[in-house]
Amino acid sequence: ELNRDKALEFVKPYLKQKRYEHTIRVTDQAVELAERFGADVWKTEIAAALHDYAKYKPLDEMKRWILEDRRLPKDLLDYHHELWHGPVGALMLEREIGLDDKEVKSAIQCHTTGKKHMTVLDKVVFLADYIEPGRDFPGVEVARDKSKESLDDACATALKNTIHFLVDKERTVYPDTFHAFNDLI
Ligand code: DGI
Ligand code: FE
Ligand code: FE
Ligand code: FE
Repeated sequence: ELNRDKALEFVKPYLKQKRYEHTIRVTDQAVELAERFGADVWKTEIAAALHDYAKYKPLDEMKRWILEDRRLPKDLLDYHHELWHGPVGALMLEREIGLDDKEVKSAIQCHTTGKKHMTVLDKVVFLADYIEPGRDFPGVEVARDKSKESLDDACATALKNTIHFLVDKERTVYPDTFHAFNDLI
């Protein structure tokens, strides 16, 4: 049976050292949030440990996976390639680990952008990725403070900061990011 340590061992060779250390911090942060807000701790550990699984997959390979899987939205390819590793990571979970868990897949799939109607597990992984202690985004401290009280408020802050950041840099914003924000406000 897969567990936190096996998932981390599994993902380690796919990641650079810094990214692996981020992954451990996200996993610990996500478990803390899961205990606070009532997500399944086992699913949280697996999803968090594997959330950046596809981060270093070659772009042409990710593109092919997105084109060939009928479930993944093709419009991802019209947006920044940074958005591809979540959806492709969810497919890798199924194909390379053989774990076909809808909720874990969803949390990995939407960890970068969020989406409409996120589950508690989706939000826990999304927020842990944003507030883990190694992050120093402008405004991250506000999201950290809110995460003590409200999962939704903290996620809304993370989304607001990300939208601000992207708009300020004149970068496109994937519609799911707005859907996630609208849903929590
Ligand atoms: O994989 P990580 O670095 O741990 O974190 P992540 O998966 O949340 O990716 C964060 C990056 O994705 C960050 O550079 C901002 C970017 N990003 C997030 N949402 C959007 C986005 N980039 C664009 N262009 N559009 C988005 O909607
Ligand atoms: Fe990521
Ligand atoms: Fe993120
Ligand atoms: Fe991450």
